[in-house]
Amino acid sequence: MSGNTATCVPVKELSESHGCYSRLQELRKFYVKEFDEEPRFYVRVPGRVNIIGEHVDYCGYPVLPMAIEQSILLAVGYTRANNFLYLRNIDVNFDNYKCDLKSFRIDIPEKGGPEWYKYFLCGVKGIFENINEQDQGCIAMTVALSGNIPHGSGLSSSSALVSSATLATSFAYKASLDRKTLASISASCERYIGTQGGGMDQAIAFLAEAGCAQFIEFYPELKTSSIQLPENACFVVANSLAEINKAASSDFNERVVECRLSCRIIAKRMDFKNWKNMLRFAELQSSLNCHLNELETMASKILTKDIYSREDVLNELEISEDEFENDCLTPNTRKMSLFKLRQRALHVIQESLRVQIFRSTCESTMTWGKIDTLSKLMQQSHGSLKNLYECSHPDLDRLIDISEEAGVGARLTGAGWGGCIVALCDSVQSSNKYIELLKLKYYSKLSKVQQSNLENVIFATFPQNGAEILMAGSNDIPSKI
Ligand code: NG1
Repeated sequence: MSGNTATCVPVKELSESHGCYSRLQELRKFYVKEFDEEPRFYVRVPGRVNIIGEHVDYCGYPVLPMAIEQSILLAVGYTRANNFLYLRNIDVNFDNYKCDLKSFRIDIPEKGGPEWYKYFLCGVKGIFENINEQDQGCIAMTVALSGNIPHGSGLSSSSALVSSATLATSFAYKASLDRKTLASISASCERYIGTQGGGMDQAIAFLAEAGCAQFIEFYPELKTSSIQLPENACFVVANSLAEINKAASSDFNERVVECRLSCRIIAKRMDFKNWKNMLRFAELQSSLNCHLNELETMASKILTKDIYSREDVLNELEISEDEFENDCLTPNTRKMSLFKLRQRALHVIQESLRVQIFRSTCESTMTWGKIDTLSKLMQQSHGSLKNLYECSHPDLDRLIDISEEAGVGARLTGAGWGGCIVALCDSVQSSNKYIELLKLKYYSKLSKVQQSNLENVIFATFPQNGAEILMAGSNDIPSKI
């Protein structure tokens, strides 16, 4: 695979004006202390906030995220000495790690979620699978990491880590891969951790552009379009501080399974011979050649039960228990016995309609009322995530209630079950007022929070650029990879 220069990750010289300069300096010092040499290059991969389009990417439908200021930074060195990978995290809570790059495995513990370095290994494995064996050669990599994306908060800290590993490995191995390819590899290889994500996080990590959100399509193929948000729009991210670890619970994969089952049942009822392979609503809709509204009516008519038992699903699909376990479930959803197919399908279809309206509102020439329309869509999105998709959390709902009382449209962002909300304010001044209000009505009531240290817990955010490689000094800098 080779990269098209127009679509490659930018390689820039590190300058003092870089937004992460002081963090990079601190990381450089740490790297030098740990490895007794200078890093050869740096990698920056941002986290993201999804403005609207939640839990639809793995159904093949578009999402609308933007990259945020918080990021994973890596300082990387490599030599042809041996095959070892040495990983260090500037945060002392994360253990050092070393492995042989020719023989590592990614085993997922049954409880507690994967160790931090396994996300890195996913990225290495992803690149190894996509470059020729002889190109893999023999490289020792020394990597130091600094991350400030809050963990388990729905801002994509895990995907930023996987994507940073993909990018660092491809650069060290001189594999010339364009941004879309890196995004696709990162999305597939993150599944080694056990979650069945849809690709949004990795796509925005590589394809984000400063100043705009991205409308990201997945079906029939990955495609992005920049969306200009209203000039006065100011997005605020507020962390409920209820932490989630997607890879340590089965909640996320259960939703993916329910969506795939709903899709298969509708496809079977509509007499598609290939219904067993119909896993994504976007594909089903395209085969049906219908509008989202028609698909919604169809889903309501076909998926009539509030709760489907395992037996109900087996009867609908006319398959055996064995086939069901092997073809329809994932290792951590094998024990599922109840399925809310109607509710999950309706959320996905209605949320996708909201994404379309959100986009057309942003692109419309209307001169007033844009923020109100967008805010309402965000409120509806949250209602649907809470009631139909059941992926909110009481603490997060409290943040939403306070926002609604103040007339601010807000919704959970990311996978949910805790984590952050994203809220839309109509000016920087009103975002400041809103932040003060949440501090008073939410954060001041939490004893676990240091009230003087909330800048990474609640903050206004503006769309940033996607991943980049940074070179210190002028040693042989290619302009792109
Ligand atoms: P986060 O918030 O990073 O856990 C997850 C999925 C996304 C998407 C959202 C819900 C992964 C890596 N990410 O995001 O693909 O499905 O949930 O919209 O699984």
